[in-house]
Formats: sequence, structure tokens, C-alpha cells
Amino acid sequence: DADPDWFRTAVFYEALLRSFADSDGDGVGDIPGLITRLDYLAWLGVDCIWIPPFYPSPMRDGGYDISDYTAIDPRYGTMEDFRELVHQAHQRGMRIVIDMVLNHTSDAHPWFQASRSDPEGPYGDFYVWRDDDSGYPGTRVIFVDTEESNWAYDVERGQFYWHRFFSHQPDLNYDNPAVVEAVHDVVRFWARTGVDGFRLDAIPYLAEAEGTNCENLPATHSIIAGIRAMLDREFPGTITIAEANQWPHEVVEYFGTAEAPECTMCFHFPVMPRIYYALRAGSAEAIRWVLERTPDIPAHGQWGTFLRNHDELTLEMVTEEERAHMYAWYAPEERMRANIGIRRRLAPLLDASRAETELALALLLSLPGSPCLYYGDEIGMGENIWLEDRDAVRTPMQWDDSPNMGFSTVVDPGALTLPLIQTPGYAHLTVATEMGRPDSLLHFTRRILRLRRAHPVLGRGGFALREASDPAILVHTRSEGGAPGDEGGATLICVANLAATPRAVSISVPELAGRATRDVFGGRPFPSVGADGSLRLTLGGLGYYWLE
Ligand code: TEU
Repeated sequence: DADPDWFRTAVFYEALLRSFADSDGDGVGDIPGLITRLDYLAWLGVDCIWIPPFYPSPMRDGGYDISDYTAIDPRYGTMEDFRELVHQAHQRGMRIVIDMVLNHTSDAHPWFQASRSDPEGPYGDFYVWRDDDSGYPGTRVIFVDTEESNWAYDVERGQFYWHRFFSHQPDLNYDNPAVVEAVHDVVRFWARTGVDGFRLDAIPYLAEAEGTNCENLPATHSIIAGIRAMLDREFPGTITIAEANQWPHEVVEYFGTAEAPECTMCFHFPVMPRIYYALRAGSAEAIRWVLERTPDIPAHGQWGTFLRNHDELTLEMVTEEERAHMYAWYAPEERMRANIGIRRRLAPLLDASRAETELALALLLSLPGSPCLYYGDEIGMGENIWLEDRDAVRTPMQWDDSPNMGFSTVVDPGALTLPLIQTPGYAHLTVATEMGRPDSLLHFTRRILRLRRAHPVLGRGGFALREASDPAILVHTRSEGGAPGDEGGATLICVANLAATPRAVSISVPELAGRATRDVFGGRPFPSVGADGSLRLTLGGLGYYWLE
């Protein structure tokens, strides 16, 4: 039953452990809590759950500051609980991917403690130490605007250490073969638990080299290829997913080559802001723009796409022109904080917002790649943009109308991992309420996930952008099994109207001339493609079709 290509047709779901479900009433989500919700995720149509870091951590960066790579933070449960989670997920035909943060550790990690106190000892070279802070000029601190330099001074050792993110996250030194060995052992440790894959965090920054910007270096690719080769040898079938928040022509390198494969999947960051941008602009141009700049990928690879994640949305992967437009939509305090375009927090159940959300999901599930939902996407949970840093998108999952919306039985709301969203209108935005309403976003999400499952061409098929007579309309085809239109081959024509007003369009699919079509959403027959290869359609505002 082990289909080596399972990830192509899979739907992923990012479940932030500490905010998902609290089983022991301490206010913090945990592994047993997630286990109790596996049936729900299976019902929804999730194939693979990605769990962000659950390792012991001072929690100064949401757990991406790890102080012990081979243990579970006691707040989340035990190793026994984790094994049970993997077992229970597998029993339901679901898979588990966990996060590997290999660029840096917490400064509380014993490796760093040893490194700073004993420069001549076995860990002395585990981090990047220098006598001054002049090395690697021209590099940037990634997204942390409170850090002025990639170098921080350590009083104890009397030297500077290198960090890409927060200064409490010293970068590991991959020039040291002992670090490479230690990291392989960490990956082995977790692979032995039976997990199905690893999201490799912040990989563009693993290696450094003088005279470069220290991003996407050849040495970094070798490190990842080394991890992948070890997995292929010792744990075949385990997937690797690249988190490289870079432009597609750089990211595509993280698939590696057939001879030296690196990642099975790579998240495609620049697609996501453009889905929101296109909706706001009422034009498909921004999506076309990024897809035209997305190179072909090796046959062993697959993109990963998403609408939200635990980092919220940064405006890193947008052009100056797009940025100017986006800024114009937002009050200054909202900039960089709210997801661009869809402000679900304001009116989650209003028709306009619902139609945008549906269209965004229809795009997510039909563009190339495997989609990854973020917990709460399926109920339109939105965010509390007034919280600090990225806590805005990390609030507790809203299950039902019991206290703490069913997330936790803790009595003191101050003990909650993060405050619940308090916005008026959110009280009924729960799994339980939406479960009881057949017309809810939850049921829509479940239906569209099933449609995707029923059409594996959306996961496996080739992709081509098509001409449309109207710039508001995005048209693309997904096809497999020979040339598009071949007998026996499957083709879907995906059409989306990014404008809020109805449109009549003519689209061009010459290889399907004369063919009958059918909309897989409603099953309704559609006009046949004309003898000249053109298909005339009308779409409602924010309307979409997947035509078979
Ligand atoms: O993010 C790494 C990364 O590349 C950032 O650009 C990310 O997109 C940024 O956080 C956006 O807000 C990873 C984790 O996803 C993030 O949560 C961590 O804070 C970061 O590593 C450092 O560990």
C-alpha cells in the first residue's frame, strides 16, 4: 500500500500543537489533544499533518528555538504520546511530517552552552565564532527587525557568533563535520519513530562563505543532499520539504538533481500573497506573473502551496509596485500583520468574504503543487492582528461553544497559550457550529478536498497557463496520460474570475477542439469546445469552474 508518490495527491494540514487541542486542561495544546482530533482531520480529508517544533524550548521563537533536539517538551506530552500519535495517524491512513530546525539552535541548547564555555572542547567549533563582527559583509538578518547585525557578542567566550534570525538563535557551523554527523543523528532519531517526512526549516542559510550573501550556497545544497542520501539509504520513502522563502528560480535548486536529490517538495512562497493580491486587484495578472516565472521542476519533485501558515504573511516576495498597492489598502498598524486581501477577521461569514475564500481555495487546490491548509482555514478562523509578532495567527483552534471554545478546560483564561480571538462574530465560528450547517465553509472545504481527491490529475498532472480574453480571468489546464485531450488521458480546464463582477470570456484550448465539457463541481454539462478550439463561458463575480 506504500505509494511512493503519495505526496503528489496529498492534502497537508499544519497543526500548531500548542494551539490545537489541550487534553490536560493546563491551557496549552498537546499531543494527546491532537490525537483526539485525528478523526476530525480524517473526516475533513487531510492526508498528512505537519507539526511545527514540539521540542524542549525557551519559546522565544514559537519553539523554533530548540534546546534539545531529541526530546518532547513536557508541556506537549511524552515520547510515548508521540509514538501513539504516529501510530494513530497511520491507523487512519494519515501521515505525519515534523519540523527540523537545522540552521540554528536556542542559545539554551547544551551544545551552545558548551561551545561558549569551552572553546577547545568537543563543541567549541559547533557554532560560527569570530574575534570581530566584520565577517560576511552584505548579508541580512531574516525578518527580525530588532536585530541590527548577524553577529552577536558573547561575553563568556569573548567572541562574536553568527545568527541569521534572533540573536538567541546561534547558527550551527556546517564547516565542522561533527555538526553534520550530529544533525544526521537527530534526523535518524526521529525517522526511527516512523514519521513520514521532515519539513526542513530555513534551509537557504545553512552554510556561509566570504564574498557571498550566504544564501543558497553550493555548500548548503550539499548538506541537504547529504541528509536526503542518508534518508534514502536508511529510511527510504521518507519525504523532505524545503522551507526556502526565496524566489522560485532559487527554490527550484532545492529539489536537487536525479543524481543528488535534495527535497521531495518545496514550498512555493510567492504564489500565496499573489492570490490575495489578485483578488483585491480584481485581476489575474499577479498570479500569471509569478507562474510564468516558475521554472519546471525535476520529475521527482512537487511544489507545496498554502494560503496561510504560522508565520503569517510577510511582504518579502513581492515587487515594489505590488507592495505600494498592498500598503495602500491597509491602515499603517495593519501593514505586515493582516493577510493581504482577505480580512476574514472583520466579517468572516459575509458573502463577499466567503466567495473570496472559496475562490482562494479553488485556486490553491488547482494550481501546481500539493496544498497545505493551516489549522482553522477550514472554518475561516482568521486572526487577531492586534497580538505581537506572529501570535496573530497562532490563536487557539475554535472547536465549539464550551468555555475557551472547546480548546481547553483551563479556568483562568490568562493560562491559555494565547488569547482566543474576541472579535464580534467569532463566537459562532467553530467546528461544531459549522459542522451543523451544510452550507458552511467547513463543509465546502471538505467537499472541495474530496473533489481534488477524485481528480488526481490536480496532484500529478502537468500544468499550462492558457490565454483568456479578459485579464480578470485565470485559465490553466492540468493534464496527464499523454498529450492533453488524448483518449484515456485526463484534462481539467480550471477557470477563475478574480473580479467581483460577472464576466463573459473566450478561452483557447485548441487541442480539445470539439470536446464536450462538464463542470466537476456541480456535474453540469457545459458548452463543447468549438471546432476552432475556443470555449465561451460566463462566470459570476469571483466564480470558478473545473471543467472535465
Ligand atoms: O522561518 C524562516 C524564514 O525563512 C522566514 O522568512 C519566515 O518566512 C519568516 O518567519 C516570516 O515571518 C522559520 C520559521 O517558519 C519561523 O517561524 C521561525 O521564526 C524562523 O524559521 C526562525 O527559526
